[in-house]
Amino acid sequence: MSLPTLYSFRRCPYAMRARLGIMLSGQSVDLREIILKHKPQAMLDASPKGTVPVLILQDGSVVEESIEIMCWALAKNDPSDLLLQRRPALQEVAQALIQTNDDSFKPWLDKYKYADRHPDMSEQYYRQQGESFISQLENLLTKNQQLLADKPCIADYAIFPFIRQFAGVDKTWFDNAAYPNVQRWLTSHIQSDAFTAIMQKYPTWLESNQSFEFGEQHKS
Ligand SMILES: N[C@@H](CCC(=O)N[C@@H](CS)C(=O)NCC(=O)O)C(=O)O
Repeated sequence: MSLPTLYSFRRCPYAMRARLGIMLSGQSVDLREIILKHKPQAMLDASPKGTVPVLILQDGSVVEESIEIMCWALAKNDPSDLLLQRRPALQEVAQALIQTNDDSFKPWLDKYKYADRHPDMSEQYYRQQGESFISQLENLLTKNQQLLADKPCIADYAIFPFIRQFAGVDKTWFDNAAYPNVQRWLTSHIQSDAFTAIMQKYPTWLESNQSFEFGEQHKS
């Protein structure tokens, strides 16, 4: 039977969280690597809003939000309870954190990354705005190994790809900043087998005319 199709872009943090959800739930998809400057028409036909990730299921339905792709995969199989079904009191907290990441932190991250394109304020100003979320994470990670408990949940996997980008803007600053728990948490996720597996490089679909089976069984 054919697999669902995932349009993905390796370096996009939203696509990373979708691939993590797929990988950690043991699902398989046909991965089509794209570049944002040259989006395949087939992807735009399925999802005119033109962002990655996009998942097209075998019945033709389209899942075009990264969190929904994570939830689609984990609803099928969630051995580590990343969706917090066995810890329902934490579900709302996880959802709120992801929302803060996506709605408040991400716009500051973009300005911090591309401060030269936003000359009204300094790079340092944009970084400070982003730091209020980093401080919130630091507080949580002082209490637990992961954001909401000692085991990771959907919030950890949905958020760390964005913190990785934040850390990468000025690595020396981040490595010396007063966020030891965020540094520890981020390093452990970046060094994990799951992250290594989802960051494998693929030729782009348009150039190679090839999609690649992607999923748990391909974990190295
Ligand atoms: N809310 C969307 C956001 C996805 C998104 O913005 N992805 C970026 C790449 S990181 C994108 O595709 N941007 C379109 C473009 O740059 O043309 C989701 O969660 O999936």
